[in-house]
Order: sequence, then C-alpha cells, then structure tokens
Amino acid sequence: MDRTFVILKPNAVKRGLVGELLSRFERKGLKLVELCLKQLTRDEAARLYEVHRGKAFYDDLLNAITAGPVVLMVLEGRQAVDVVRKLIGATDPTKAEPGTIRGDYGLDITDNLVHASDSPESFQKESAIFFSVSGKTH
Ligand code: 3AN
Repeated sequence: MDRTFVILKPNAVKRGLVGELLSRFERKGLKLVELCLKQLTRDEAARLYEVHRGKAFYDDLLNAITAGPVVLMVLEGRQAVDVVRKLIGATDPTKAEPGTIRGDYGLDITDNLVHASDSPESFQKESAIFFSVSGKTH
C-alpha cells in the first residue's frame, strides 16, 4: 500500500488544529501508521529541507519549522502521496483552493500548516530522517 510522510507545522500545533487536520486525513480514508509530537532540531530541519538550501526563504523556513513542536506522521492509502498533496492544496495559502487545508486555515507561506512528501522518493528520504524501519522514532 502507498505511504506518505506528513508534518503538521508549529503554527498548526500552536493554533490547536491538530485534531481537525488529523480528522481530515482520517475521513478521507488514509490510515495512520506512525504518529508523534516532536521538537525538531536544526539538523533534522536542514535534512528535511535540503533541496531548498541557498534559496532566499531557506533561513525563514528553518526558523519556522523549529519554532515549536510539530506532529510527524506516516499515512497509508491508495496513491497516498498525490491524495494528500490534493488535500493540503497549493504551497501559497493565498492561492490554495477553498476546501483544501491551506485554502481553509491560513495565509502564511512559510508556516503553511502542513508539509507533505511530493513523491514516493521524497517519502522514503523524509520518513527515514524521523522513523526507523522498525517504526520506532529515533
Ligand atoms: P510544498 O510544501 O507545497 O511542497 P515546497 O516543497 O516547494 O512546497 O516548499 C517547501 C516549503 O518552503 C513550503 N511549505 C513553504 O513553507 C516554503 N516556501 C516555498 N516557497 C516559498 C516562497 N516563495 N516564500 C517563502 N516560503 C516558501
């Protein structure tokens, strides 16, 4: 079965949206296979956002994702990567369609509520930063 890796960003946790956002994924039929609350280290954040190193928004991105605890999860279901990308909506919340998470809950592009893998390869790479094969958190 297909899997994807999702992070509920610090702003989502701070605003008390964890239950609401989790329930959107569950109602869609995605199954939770990993779930944990964690304060990311600078090093973990740098590994997660390696592809963005050197971009103008890179430092802001690292500061935002380490600003407070996040919720990390692995979701399982048919075409999980694409399905979750559709549920969260466009990267810029001002452009995200109503009905998507980013379209419904926010305006900030840096702390845009949710991160989700954009390919099965990204899922493998990103989930390995936080979850070992046995499913235990590091
Ligand atoms: P997505 O999260 O939709 O996959 P990416 O992977 O292109 O988007 O970007 C990763 C993160 O970088 C986004 N979630 C957002 O927080 C931040 N980001 C992307 N583009 C910009 C931008 N133009 N200005 C500020 N932050 C950005």
